[in-house]
This record gives sequence, C-alpha cells and structure tokens, in this order.
Amino acid sequence: MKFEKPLHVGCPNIGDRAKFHRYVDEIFDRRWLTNRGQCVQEFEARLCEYLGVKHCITMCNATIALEIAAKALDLKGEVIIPSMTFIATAHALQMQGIKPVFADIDRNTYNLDPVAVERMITPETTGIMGVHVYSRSCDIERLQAVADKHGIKLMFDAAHAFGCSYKGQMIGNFGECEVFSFHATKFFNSFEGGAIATNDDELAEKIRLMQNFGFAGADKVIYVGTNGKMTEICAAMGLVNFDQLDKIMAVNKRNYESYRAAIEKIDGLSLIEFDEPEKCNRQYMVAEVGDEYPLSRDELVEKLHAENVLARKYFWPGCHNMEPYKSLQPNAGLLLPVTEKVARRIVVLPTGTAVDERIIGEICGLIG
Ligand code: T4K
Repeated sequence: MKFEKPLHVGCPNIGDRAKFHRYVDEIFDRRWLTNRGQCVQEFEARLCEYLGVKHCITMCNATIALEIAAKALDLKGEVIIPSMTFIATAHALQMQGIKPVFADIDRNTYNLDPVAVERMITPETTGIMGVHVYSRSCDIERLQAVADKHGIKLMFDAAHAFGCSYKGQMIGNFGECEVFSFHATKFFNSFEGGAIATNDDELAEKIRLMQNFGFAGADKVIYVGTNGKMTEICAAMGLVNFDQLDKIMAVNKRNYESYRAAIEKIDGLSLIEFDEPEKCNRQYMVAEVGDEYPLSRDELVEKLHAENVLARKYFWPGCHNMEPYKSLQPNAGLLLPVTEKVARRIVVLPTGTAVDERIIGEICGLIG
C-alpha cells in the first residue's frame, strides 16, 4: 500500500505553536531580532543547565560551529575524522585548508576506532574530531587517551547527540568542546541552529568573539571571526521545543521498540542497538541489511521509495567517496574496509512524532 503523503526521514518535530507565536510577538515588540537578544540568552542558559556544562554558545548552524571550533582550537595541518559521517564534518575542515584524514570505524558502534585513529597520526596531525554517529557516543576515554599520548586536541561533532549521555554525563562535556546541530531534521530543532558546548572559559570567550566577527566592543576587533550568530526566532523555536524534549525522546523510544519487534523477525535485517542505561535521543532509526535479506540495500530503498517511504542511506558512500576528497585522496578507501562495508548496508527509516505504531507496522509490512 502506497502512503498518500511522503514519509520523510527528518520530518521536523514541532512544539507548542501558540507559545511560539507569543515569542514572535515579544520579539517584534522588542525590535531585537538577532545579536544575542533575550531569547538567545534564555536558550543558552537552558542549554547549560540541561547539559551541566559551563558554556553553550548558540550558533546559526552546526557546520559554521564546527568551523569556528576548529579555528578557535587552532587546528591545522591534518585532523582525523571518520568518513562515515555527514559531509559537513569534512567540509568544515577543508574550508579552512585543513586536511581531513579519514580513519576507520568500529564494526559495532560505527564510531571512530581508536586503534585506527592512532594509525593515521602523522607529524602533521593536530587533532581528532570524533563524531557521535546516530547518537551513540564515541569511545571517548580511549580517544582522549590517544589524543593525550600524542599531544593533539580532541573535539566532537555531536550533531546527532543532543540529549545523550556517556557514562552518565551529558554529551557536551567531553573533549575540548562539542558541537550540536539543531537543524530542522534533528529531533530537537531551532529551524536552523547549533551550539558549541565547553567547560573551558578561555575557549568559550574565543568562540564568542569569533562568532561575532571578532568584535570585543564597539569598533574594536581583536581576532579573526565570522558571523555565526543564532537569530532570536531560532532561539524562540529552541525554547518552545525544549518543553517537549522528554516527550520526543519517549516517542522515539516507543518507535524504536515498535520497529524492533517487527524487524527482529525478519531474516537478514537488524536495528542498531543502544546502551540502555545511557540517555539517548534515538533520532535515527538505522537498520543494517545483511546478506541473508532477499533484497540488496539499494533494492530495499527503491521499494520503499515507490511506496512513499523516503528512507535514506546515511552516510553512503562515505565522505572519502565524495568530492573533493575522492580526487584529493583517491586511495583513502583502502584503509577504510569497515566504513565501506557498513555504508553499503545501512538504511535509515522514518521516526519522530510524524510516525506512530500503525505507520511503523505498515512500513515493516513492506520490508518483511
Ligand atoms: N555533522 C553531522 C554528523 C551531521 O549529521 C550534520 C547534519 C552536520 C554536522 C551539520 O549540521 P547543520 O549545519 O545542518 O546544522 C540532512 C540535514 O540537513 C543535516 O542537518 C543532517 N546532518 C543530515 C544528516 O541530514 P540532507 O541533505 O540529507 O537532507 P535535507 O536537509 O534535505 O532533509 C532530509 C529530509 O527531511 C528530506 O527528505 C525532507 C525532510 N525535511 C527536511 C526539512 C529541512 C522535512 O520534512 N522538513 C524540513 O523542514 O541533510
């Protein structure tokens, strides 16, 4: 049965509309639309409290936030990242002349394998940018140990991991800093948006300066910077969505259980698993298509699309197989066997408040 309307991966979760409209009226009344207004300040205070972190600087999006973070940390030369990530992770480095060096991932968690990371370190390496892919945290302790051993910096692209914890502590507290995305397609959105969380006062100050062209007062620029500011309207959306954070996480957990009950009965298909005691947003419903499944991953995606279920292949084919990296580093794939294997098998299914048990049942009926 074809769904009447397309079911997107990344259909936004939207909070209390009346409350949002009240915020908009207040913003218009104040005639203060951007540049660290009241909504941005309130949003940042709430983020800090929720994450238990000293600083959380909101940004226009996570891509610019990654660029600012890398620059503020003085990363240069080579920085190690996974290829199994959204292209923004690599581009944020390449845009400022830093070479992203792709290290392979762990077969079970799809996150950077600390052993593979250490193998990629050269005299040019200045840092590691771990990515908590699909909201499962990296092996933070082991990555930190590698960084410390080699005297390089560790930061995280935590675009997927807002609301998640590692060993009981909220993501946002690890490495030199961590970068969140609040893009419309994330389970918690501010239309567009992001934030950099850190417990380092000096780094936070530098990031605040760089986000606002390097201004340290009227007519006084003391640092190179860009425009990374979040608007008031985006912060208002973030504040409204904060009120339903627990609800969305509960919906995603319920969806996960519904998918799991159906998918575990299907030969050759498996859902990724989460570390139960940890907090997790479960915002991506990720399944792996194995050899025993009657269709290839691509055939399954095609079949679902024909029924208006717009499943995705995140993060196929891997950053190293996209330009400019494919041309600049044509042999990178030779050292990425796990990435290449996993990227060929992944399918991401719709979740969030746009789907329910009945819809999931129908989707699984198409798959099974
Ligand atoms: N690091 C990582 C690890 C990331 O995954 C991302 C972004 C970033 C960094 C950078 O964060 P931001 O700079 O974006 O804050 C989407 C998102 O745009 C992107 O934010 C996300 N990761 C990535 C995994 O997915 P696309 O190009 O695949 O799809 P897009 O944005 O066209 O939308 C996906 C689906 O959602 C579409 O089928 C339609 C649906 N959709 C989309 C929007 C915007 C809606 O239903 N409503 C909407 O408003 O990148």
